[in-house]
Amino acid sequence: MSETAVFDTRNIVLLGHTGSGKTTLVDALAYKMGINDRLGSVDDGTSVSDYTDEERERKTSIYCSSFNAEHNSNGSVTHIFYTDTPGYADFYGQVVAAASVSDAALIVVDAHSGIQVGSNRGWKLCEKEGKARGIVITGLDRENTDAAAALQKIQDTWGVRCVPVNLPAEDGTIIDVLGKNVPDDLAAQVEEIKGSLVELAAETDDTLIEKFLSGEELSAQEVSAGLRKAVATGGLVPVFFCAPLKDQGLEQLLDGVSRLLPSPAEVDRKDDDGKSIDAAADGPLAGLVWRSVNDPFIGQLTFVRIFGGTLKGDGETFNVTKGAKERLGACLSINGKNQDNVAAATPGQIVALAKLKHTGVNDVICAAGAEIHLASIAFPSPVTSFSVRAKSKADDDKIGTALHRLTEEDPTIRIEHNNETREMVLSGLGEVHLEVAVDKMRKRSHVEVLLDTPKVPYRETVTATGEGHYRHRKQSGGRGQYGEVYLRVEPRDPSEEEWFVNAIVGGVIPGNFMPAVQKGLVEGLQRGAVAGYPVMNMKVTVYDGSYHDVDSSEIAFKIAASRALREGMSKAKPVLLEPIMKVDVSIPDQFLGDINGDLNHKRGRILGMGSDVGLQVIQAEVPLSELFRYGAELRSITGGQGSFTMEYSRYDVVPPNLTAKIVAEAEKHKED
Ligand SMILES: Nc1nc2c(ncn2[C@@H]2O[C@H](COP(=O)(O)OP(=O)(O)OP(=O)(O)O)[C@@H](O)[C@H]2O)c(=O)[nH]1
Ligand SMILES: [Mg+2]
Repeated sequence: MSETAVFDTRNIVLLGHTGSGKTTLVDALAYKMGINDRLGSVDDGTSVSDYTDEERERKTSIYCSSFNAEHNSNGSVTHIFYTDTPGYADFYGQVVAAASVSDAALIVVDAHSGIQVGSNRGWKLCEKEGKARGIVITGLDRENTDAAAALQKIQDTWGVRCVPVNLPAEDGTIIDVLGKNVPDDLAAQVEEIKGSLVELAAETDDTLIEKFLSGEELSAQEVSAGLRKAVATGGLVPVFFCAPLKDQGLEQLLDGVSRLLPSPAEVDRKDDDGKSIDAAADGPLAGLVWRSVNDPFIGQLTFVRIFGGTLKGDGETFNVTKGAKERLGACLSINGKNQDNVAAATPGQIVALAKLKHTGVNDVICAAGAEIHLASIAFPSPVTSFSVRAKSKADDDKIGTALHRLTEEDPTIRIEHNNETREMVLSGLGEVHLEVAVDKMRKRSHVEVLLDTPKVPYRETVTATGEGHYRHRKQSGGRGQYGEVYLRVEPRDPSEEEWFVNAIVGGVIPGNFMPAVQKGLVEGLQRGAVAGYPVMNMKVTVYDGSYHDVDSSEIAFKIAASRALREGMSKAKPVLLEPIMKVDVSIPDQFLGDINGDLNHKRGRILGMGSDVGLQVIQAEVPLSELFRYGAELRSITGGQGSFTMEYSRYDVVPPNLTAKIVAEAEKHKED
């Protein structure tokens, strides 16, 4: 990897639906650019990008793979970095990370299938981040493809700013719209497209538009500079056609990336204080860690994108997020699974650092004393959870470490010990995501686990006022025990902070026993009166009681308070509460009826509907207990075209018929 000027560097992410042909395109590019000496293939397991066992087994991308090589376009050399991402929804966390650290995107659309959920997701991500992008219509060699129809659909959905910069000719070759040698049958279409491109180029600059409107011809340099600007500002989305397996359109695509997509210096990246980062090799160092993997041979590999300054491979750097110095072992240029030592990395580049001790995903590296803070990558929150336990007792000790390693590498995996349900809960973006993770853990850490539906963390509360009383008295020789508590429980609004009211007057319970009373209540609140779940949103007022000069003790008052609480609760119409999630379900029109029906069946409440880049979005509130398998269910109803996000909203009352079942279940476990 030689040193390239920042202006001649490109950093591109490939986005698209699963199976749209991203990896096939990457294999063809890697071959064309001399990264691989033969054409790799996903289908026969030789892809340079899908090289892990998990990917080769499933013939689909699971992890990001980054590549870089130089491209020579008519004597001008561009160093292109590109990252292949998985299209399958369960691995979307990887996509978000790779997109965050890229300067532009190529959205890959298969000519036969057209725009699919995954491609639309990629488009929306670019819209959200204001990222410059191009579209690659690939797979032109597949049977029954209609390139013109695919383009039309793209323009209908994503707008007329999607303009082709090359076109497929009758003979299977791809011709450059702005180039020479246009075949006669395409001449009229090319003239029209050229006209739109020149107009878009002119619109980026006041002088150019004046020139254009007065009928003067723009020079080739003016058009080219205008087009670059139009792409950078989102006014133009260039569309490239290609047939990677036939080596058609690849050269034009690489030329297009070099000529049209922005360099790191043309993307205004801000730090956390809103200050623009100086994307110069001699500026202050700023790098963001976006990926961390445990390589079987090298050990920890930390992927960094450099935004400003130069990272020297042999020195020391500063992790500003952790406030720790890091000694650098090696700075590696990455091409799929291959790594090469490099002396330094400059803005726009992606490199991997070996054996870092303190640095993980979303950490920022810079020079000590010249601290820069960058916005973290906003990884999607988990939507699927399983309870997890070691298959054999012998692995009980190892499971914690093994799971922790998974979360270090994948920020969309969470592991949580739920004290309420006494379960370890593994959460991720879908069942396949977690299956792959668990499989990896089995192979790497030799820990086998069992996954199960997690228990729901129910809660309890009261819906009325209830009085409770208990006198704890024991006289069995020696010193006795005595404490008496009267209390009242009532519903408490969550906004009201204080749950405990001491209304004792005249010292009927001496002040020194009140902490014990409160302790008894806190313990009592852990196990409610309905099914033994923790109690929330309840106020307890202790208003009377009695004591004995000799026999009263802390333990006696603790017991009295806890028993009085139980009585008070059972008289205050207690109910069971369940977690309710706010869910956004995105689906194509035709599934609206089915999905609404299914949400109703799941006791969901529809809050509203909207549309978002050609998809319907249903907002609903649904009980968590109904959602553990929703990812798979939604996929099966919509043939993979639906997706959803969920977040905790609130607790709400469980309907009586279900309460009876949950109580019976809790009773059964008590007997166990
Ligand atoms: N004939 C033909 N087949 C293609 C082309 N591109 C991809 N395919 C086939 O389509 C299937 C999926 O291609 P991939 O390149 O793995 O698709 P992807 O976008 O990387 O999919 P994910 O990794 O799941 O996101 C494979 O069987 C490829 O051989 C193409 O241009 N022509
Ligand atoms: Mg792939």
